[in-house]
Amino acid sequence: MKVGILCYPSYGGSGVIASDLARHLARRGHEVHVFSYETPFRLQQFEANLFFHQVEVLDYPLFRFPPYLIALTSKIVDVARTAQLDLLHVHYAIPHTPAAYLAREMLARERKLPIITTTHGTDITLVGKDPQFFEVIRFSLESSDGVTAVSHNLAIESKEVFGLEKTPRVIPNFVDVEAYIPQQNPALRSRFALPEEKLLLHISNFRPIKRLEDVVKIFAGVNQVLPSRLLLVGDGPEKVTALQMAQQLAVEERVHFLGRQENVAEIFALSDLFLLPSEKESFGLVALEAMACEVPVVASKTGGLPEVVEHGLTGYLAPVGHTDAMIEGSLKILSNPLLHRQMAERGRKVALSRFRAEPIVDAYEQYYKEILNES
Ligand code: GMT
Repeated sequence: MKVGILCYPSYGGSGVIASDLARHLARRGHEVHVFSYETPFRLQQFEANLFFHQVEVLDYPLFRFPPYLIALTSKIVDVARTAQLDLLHVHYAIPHTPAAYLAREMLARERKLPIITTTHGTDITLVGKDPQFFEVIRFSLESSDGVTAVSHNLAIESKEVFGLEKTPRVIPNFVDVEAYIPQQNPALRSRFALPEEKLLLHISNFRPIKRLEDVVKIFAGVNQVLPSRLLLVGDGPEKVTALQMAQQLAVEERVHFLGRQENVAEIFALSDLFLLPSEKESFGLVALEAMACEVPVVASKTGGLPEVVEHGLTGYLAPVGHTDAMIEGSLKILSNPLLHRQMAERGRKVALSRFRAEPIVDAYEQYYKEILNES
């Protein structure tokens, strides 16, 4: 098949999944064309059958807001013609699904170009709901030839929010279980924590939805009982809030801001516990990556997280904002080496049995075939 993939290039999970899927499909012999405004960070290395098309927007003084949608649509139309694309797979609906829709309609007299949209979360639950976007996203989702969601929770919410006729097909996210592995690196670990200290980790884009203040509160509560350190990986608008909360709780010297990091697998493997107390997560790819590295997770019971983290088995879940329960869960895990080991091993087992790339790439391939046959 000749597949066009539209995605964001940045560090978010939707870009990671789109890039990893592109690589897997290319290795299976499909010709894959990726469209984005920058090379996705997971696609920096050469891969036969994989082509990247950079969408550049003309810089003209009249444009206060560069018309990315038009530039993206033009690029799709151009590549679809020259490469004879069979279908478009859109990751994150805004603005990719409307661009794919426009391209499909523009090419309608020449060729069929079915669209599959994969909803990832905030494109539905946060941004997509906004009146600025709602009607256009609803229309273009309904006009997609197929829609998938990364969790059951998001599939239901996508259907409800947009009143979709059909419930999206659930195809969960996956993790590279060969890159995300448990590993010992005492030399690196000793740069952050003494042997008797616990190392807690949080990775995100530091947006309000991630509740960075809760991350710091949970950490401070744990640190009162068990001397610990907190690694914060990522960057974003809530960095200052996190720092202020750390100062308020007098733990700032124990909190390490590592900024954006590319090789997070190594950092997961150093850590004793991963914290994800988000307001909402459609899936929580970082929680799955932690589990693959044998790191138990304490997270919010929200969105698709209960489909990834098994409460009491691979970590603990508590209602959003219940930091006391999250501290209690963290302390249970960190103060009981046997429980910690059991949860760590079970996490890896779940990653291997339910979220390995191969069967999930199979599911996408199968869905592509169904949609191509129907259209
Ligand atoms: O978490 C974010 O804000 C980034 C966003 C993205 O587009 O990458 O993440 C969403 O998609 C990920 C991949 O499917 C999911 O693992 C995240 O749970 C989801 N984030 C939210 O729902 C908040």
